[in-house]
Amino acid sequence: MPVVTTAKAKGVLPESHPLWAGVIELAGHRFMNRFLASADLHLAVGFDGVEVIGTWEHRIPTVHLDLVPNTDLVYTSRLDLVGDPVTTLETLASLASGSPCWEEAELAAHRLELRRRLQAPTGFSPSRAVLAAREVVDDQTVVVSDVSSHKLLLAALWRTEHPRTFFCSNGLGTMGFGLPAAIAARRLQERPVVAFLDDGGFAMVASELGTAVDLGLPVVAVVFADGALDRILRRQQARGWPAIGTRFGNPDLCRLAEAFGAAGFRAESEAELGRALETALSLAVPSLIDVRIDPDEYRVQFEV
Ligand SMILES: Cc1ncc(C[n+]2csc(CCOP(=O)(O)OP(=O)(O)O)c2C)c(N)n1
Repeated sequence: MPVVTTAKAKGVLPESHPLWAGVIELAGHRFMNRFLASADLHLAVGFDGVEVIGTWEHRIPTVHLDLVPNTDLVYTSRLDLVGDPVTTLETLASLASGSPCWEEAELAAHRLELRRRLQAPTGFSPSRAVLAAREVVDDQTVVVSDVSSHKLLLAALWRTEHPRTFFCSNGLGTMGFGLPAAIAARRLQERPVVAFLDDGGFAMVASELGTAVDLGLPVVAVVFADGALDRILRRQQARGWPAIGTRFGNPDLCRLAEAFGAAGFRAESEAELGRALETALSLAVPSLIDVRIDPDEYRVQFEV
């Protein structure tokens, strides 16, 4: 069976697996929902309704597999299999017969199409930044995403290969989560940690860079600087409202990082981001990369 995850579950199946079929997020949600609608059965494994975007419209027979029954009723289940989902899945797999309905080539085409739809041809777009960063980050690196437009793209496009290597705050979606979560992750594990933030979310917790310096934790903060609370700005624009309180000027983020005792880099292209990230990951001090993205591409997230 093809496997679709939520953002929080990224990594339960390696995203290079031929049966991996994408992430349900706001970015590409129409495309992904059409894909889900083409199934004749959904197995909802540990699926937390808090991650559902909008209303769950599917009326396809659904089996709920979790430690607790489906009492949230965000989605309807025909059958609740309550218990350890791994054991339940293994039992179901041992009972399954027949051959798969999905061809691997069909799923590969589906993944390609999703990727194509998420990328609009703008300059140094967020998706280009995400994909360029992925080139220089290894599969064991822990990636944390703050909340906002960049999280939607990161969830959809970042290739996560192992469980617990991708963290985000879905559901409540609290801005400001990214940097403290990255510091916590680095405290707990001896492995590289990269946090993706946007300038609004970073501004809320900028002083935590000082915490990372004080604790000697070399986290890397990649800040997508677009000078706006872009997500809110776009909603204002979509409703024909004036842009109130959603555009702002940034301080010099590199100098801000340096003032805290961290290293600061600026990236205005994929190549610069790749180089900055490689250097940042080799340092013993925390770093910040001020990434000057063109946010125009974020509009596609509402369209596909
Ligand atoms: C603590 C908190 N306050 C407000 C919000 C509502 N909110 C969601 S996205 C957003 C804008 C985020 O701006 P920024 O971090 O600059 O990211 P961008 O939208 O530009 O990608 C706001 C205010 C929130 N999710 N969390």
